Amino acid sequence: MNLNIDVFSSATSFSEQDVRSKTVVVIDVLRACSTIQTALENGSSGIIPLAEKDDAGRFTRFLDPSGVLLCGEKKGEKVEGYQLGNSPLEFDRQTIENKTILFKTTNGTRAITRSSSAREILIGSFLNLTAVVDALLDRERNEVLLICSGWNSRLSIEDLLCAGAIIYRLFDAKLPDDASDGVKVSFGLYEKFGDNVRGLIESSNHAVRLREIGFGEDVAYCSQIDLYSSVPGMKEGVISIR
Ligand code: 3SL
Repeated sequence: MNLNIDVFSSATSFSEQDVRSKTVVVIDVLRACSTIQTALENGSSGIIPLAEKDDAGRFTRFLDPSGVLLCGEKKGEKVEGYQLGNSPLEFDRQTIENKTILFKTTNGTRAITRSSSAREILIGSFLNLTAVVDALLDRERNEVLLICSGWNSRLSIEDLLCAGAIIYRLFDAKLPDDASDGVKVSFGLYEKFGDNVRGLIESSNHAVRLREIGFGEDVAYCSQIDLYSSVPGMKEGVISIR
């Protein structure tokens, strides 16, 4: 296969130059990318990822307030004054259908906004694993970067596992000869734990943190494979289903 792929392990581990002109898949299993996927599946009209909390004002000026929800987290909890936090279970159809979501999270939306010089930005998680793989197979000649959002500049094992699952499927379970270290590590992780995705995610540092603040159900939800078959993508600053 003529596909050049590499993996970055946190939202701050890459530069604008690294992503320039590439196809980027931003991965944040717990929870931003799983939440974005869920919101769009439940009828949100689009998600505007924010790099900084203060960026919300730039957009609210131009949007009808009745059609906008300000959502996101700090330390996993809903930010004071926001309508919703970052639990995918909050983003049900009744709440978010036809709403534009201004979304600020600590690592996931940071990884997305820092990728803005990419040729194309796709959103990946276990919820849409096969759809992401199929979308990348359509772009065989591309250079692809899998950007794991991680947590506060640290690696998150659930994101690396998802990157490994994508690579494992793209290359028919055979490690490419010219694999980078990031590809080798994520592929190897999935090779070892791919038959127990839920178990590995449940034991991750971030799952422990989320359970401590009462979001254990989110961890189970985000561990589901292929609940959805679409791939959200970003165009002109707005994420929607392609
Ligand atoms: O950092 C993020 O983008 C969040 O997904 C983290 S949390 O799951 O809301 O804690």
